[in-house]
Amino acid sequence: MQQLDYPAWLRVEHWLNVLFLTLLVRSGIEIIATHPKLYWRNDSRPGTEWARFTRKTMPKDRLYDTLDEEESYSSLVSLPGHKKLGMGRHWHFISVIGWILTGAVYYVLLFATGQWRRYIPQDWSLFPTAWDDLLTYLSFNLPPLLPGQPLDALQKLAYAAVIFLLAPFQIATGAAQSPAIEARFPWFVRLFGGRQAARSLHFLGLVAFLLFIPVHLLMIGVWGWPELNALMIFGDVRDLNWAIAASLLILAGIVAVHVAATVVSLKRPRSVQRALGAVVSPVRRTLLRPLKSTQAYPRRKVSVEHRVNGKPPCSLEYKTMAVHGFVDWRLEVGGLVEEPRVFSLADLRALARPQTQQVLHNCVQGWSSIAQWGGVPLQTVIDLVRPLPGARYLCFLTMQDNGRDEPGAEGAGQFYEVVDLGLAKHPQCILAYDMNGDPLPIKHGAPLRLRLETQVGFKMAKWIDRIEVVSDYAAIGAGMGGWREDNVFYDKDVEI
Ligand SMILES: Nc1nc2c(c(=O)[nH]1)N[C@H]1C(S)=C(S)[C@@H](COP(=O)(O)O)O[C@H]1N2
Ligand SMILES: [Mo]
Repeated sequence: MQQLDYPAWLRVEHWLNVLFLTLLVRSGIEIIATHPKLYWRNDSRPGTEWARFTRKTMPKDRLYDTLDEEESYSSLVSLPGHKKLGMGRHWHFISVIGWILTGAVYYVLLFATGQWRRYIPQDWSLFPTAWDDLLTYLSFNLPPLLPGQPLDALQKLAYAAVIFLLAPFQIATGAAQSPAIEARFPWFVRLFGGRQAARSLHFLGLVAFLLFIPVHLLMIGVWGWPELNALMIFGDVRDLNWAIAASLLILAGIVAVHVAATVVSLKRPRSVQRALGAVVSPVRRTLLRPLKSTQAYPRRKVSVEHRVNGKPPCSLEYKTMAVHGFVDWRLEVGGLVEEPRVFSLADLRALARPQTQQVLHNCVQGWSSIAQWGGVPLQTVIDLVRPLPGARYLCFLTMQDNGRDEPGAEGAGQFYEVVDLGLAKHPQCILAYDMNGDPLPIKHGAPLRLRLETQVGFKMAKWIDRIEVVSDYAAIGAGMGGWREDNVFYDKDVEI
């Protein structure tokens, strides 16, 4: 404690880190709850999970979708709890922005001020010493501190591992779960052994933090909580009692943030969606929107069993069309266009040679699968109808009515999704009518669905029958840019 004191910035950073890290943990658990299974392989094939946090078993004899697998956790462990993935995502992303900014400032100041010497080993002898320290702890004794330093060798290594390995590892494995990053840099995802391996490793990183925190607290208890606490509050040990009071106050403040975040998320999710979305969306769009999909998974990687989300339309009209191979189905493309058009399936097939792509599908819930999709580039269709000036968005309307087709879903009404007009120009943005070389199966969206490979799965509306070109989406549905946005509070732009 002699040479390296805790300067004010470090003390502030420490408590900010407690705030953001705990928010990340709870919101992360909310995200896991929506698909409480972990896999190593990209296809997330049912039954291949290496860990599961659910007792539900899925029926073998009828179609179930991944919404049926979702779990509802208590607000005590997850933020906000009770199957609120939309809210969990907003809190996770806002906290990660705060955490990364805190971390960046911390790194800069650590190296600018020489404080890094406390954590970065400068001598190989530290490793055998740390081993000795471990044995000393295991025999219920305290090892010696490093000469002139506030830590023993084992602690020094543990902090170095958390600050310089674990934290960046969590950021990297988190980024590897962004569809836009995966679509643009498939090699980055391969570094971790694939999308599901990255998700599993991200979870193991969470476990590492959850192990670190109690050990850290235990060590503080063992080495003298009042003094160490005072050092982390005032930077010196003069006012032990005031320091205890101050740290309890800070902790109470952090708990209050958690309680407030939980309560508003459960009671006023729309306000949280708008407020946090206003911060997260611009960051996400700036960093991830420029990424274009360049995926080409080899044929042998195509999933034997591609997972399903959403229940097919069960109207008589749809079923009749399906029986007739969708010859009666039509796609209307209209709205803010010079020349509204109507296409049959045969028209769409005749428009251009089918574009095929072998790509990784990322569901917002966390599972993935790989398939080959074939169809017509969306831009080809858009060019034919010639959008008028002022056209900014595409609204995909579907034949699915969630009140009717997805009983138990949170919300009713026609499933629709809005995407920015500019995304149509992205490579690998197609209206797909084929899957793995055959006509699109009903459960995957027959006769037509969107494929937009830099976005999360829920944007890729299935069972489409109309595309409306619009200047604004505030008047559509609840005005948030899609059925999922309206009903489960996701963001309209979902590159992660
Ligand atoms: N009409 C409609 N389209 C939809 C959905 C839905 O519920 N209804 N679910 C979306 C979600 S969340 C995902 S992950 C993908 C799943 O596509 P798949 O079933 O072909 O794997 O479809 C998307 N398109
Ligand atoms: Mo999804």
